[in-house]
Amino acid sequence: MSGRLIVFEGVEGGGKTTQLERSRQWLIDSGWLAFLQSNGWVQQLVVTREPGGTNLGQGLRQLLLHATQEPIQDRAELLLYAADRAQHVEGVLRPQLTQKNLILCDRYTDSTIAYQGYGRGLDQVLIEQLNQIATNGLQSDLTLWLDLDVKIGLARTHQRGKADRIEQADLNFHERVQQGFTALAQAHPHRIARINATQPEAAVFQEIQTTLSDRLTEWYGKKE
Ligand code: Z5A
Repeated sequence: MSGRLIVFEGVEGGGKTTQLERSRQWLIDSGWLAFLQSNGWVQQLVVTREPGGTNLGQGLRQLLLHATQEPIQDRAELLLYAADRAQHVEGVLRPQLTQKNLILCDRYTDSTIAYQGYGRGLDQVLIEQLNQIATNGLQSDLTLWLDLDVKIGLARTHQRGKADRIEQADLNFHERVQQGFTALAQAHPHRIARINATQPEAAVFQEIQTTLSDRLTEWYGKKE
C-alpha cells in the first residue's frame, strides 16, 4: 500500500493554512499517526504546498504572487502553475507516496480549475489536459474544501496587511473561483469533502477531524 494525498482547497482566507497545521498536530496527538506507523502502513507525515513545494516552485511562487514588472498573461500564469505542479509531483509527491508517507498539501489541481478556469475564463478542456500532463494522473485521495463566502475570506486576508497579486483581483473574479470550487465538489462528492469554513476555527476543525477520522478508517480500518 502506498501513502495518501490529502489536499486543502478553497478561496483566500478560508483557513487552509490554519486547519492544515491543526490537522497535522491532531494526527500526532490523536495517536492516528502512531497507529498507522506501528502497522507499517505509513512512514512519515509530510506537509507541502502549491505553488512553492520545491526549490524551483519557490521561485515560481515568487513570480506568480509578487511579479510587478509587467502583467502576467493568463496563459503564461496557467503554464507557470503547471510547471510548479509537474516539478512538485515528480520531485516530492510521488516519491513521498512511494515511501508510504501521508501528505497534507495546501492546494493542488482543483485550484487551477477554479482560478484559471472559472476565474480567468481559460478553456476547461485545456486545463484538464494540462493538469493531466503536470500530474501524470496523480489525484488527491481526499480534498477538504473549506467553503466560505469570498467577502469574509478577503476581509480576513486584508486584515493581515498587503494583498498579493491574486488577492487584489476584483470581487467578481473571486466569486467565479468560488463557483468553480462549488461545481467541483458537486462533480466529485467522494473525493471532495465540503467543510463549512464560516464557523469559528475550533468548529471548522471539528468537522475536519470527523471527516479525517472517517476517511482514515475507510482506508486503514478502525484505530485501535
Ligand atoms: N493558485 C492558482 O491561481 N492556481 C493554482 O493552480 C494554484 C494556486 C495551486 C496561492 O496562495 C495563490 O495561488 C492563491 C491561489 C493561486 N491565490 N491567492 N492569493 P496561497 O495558497 O499561498 O494563499 P491563499 O490561498 O491566499 O492562502 P491564505 O490567504 O493564506 O488563506 P488560507 O491559508 O486559506 O487561510 P489562513 O492563512 O489559515 O487564514 C487567513 C486568516 O484568517 C488568518 O489571519 C487566520 O488567523 C484567520 N482565520 C482562519 N480561520 C479562521 C476562522 N475560522 N475564523 C476567523 N478567522 C480565521
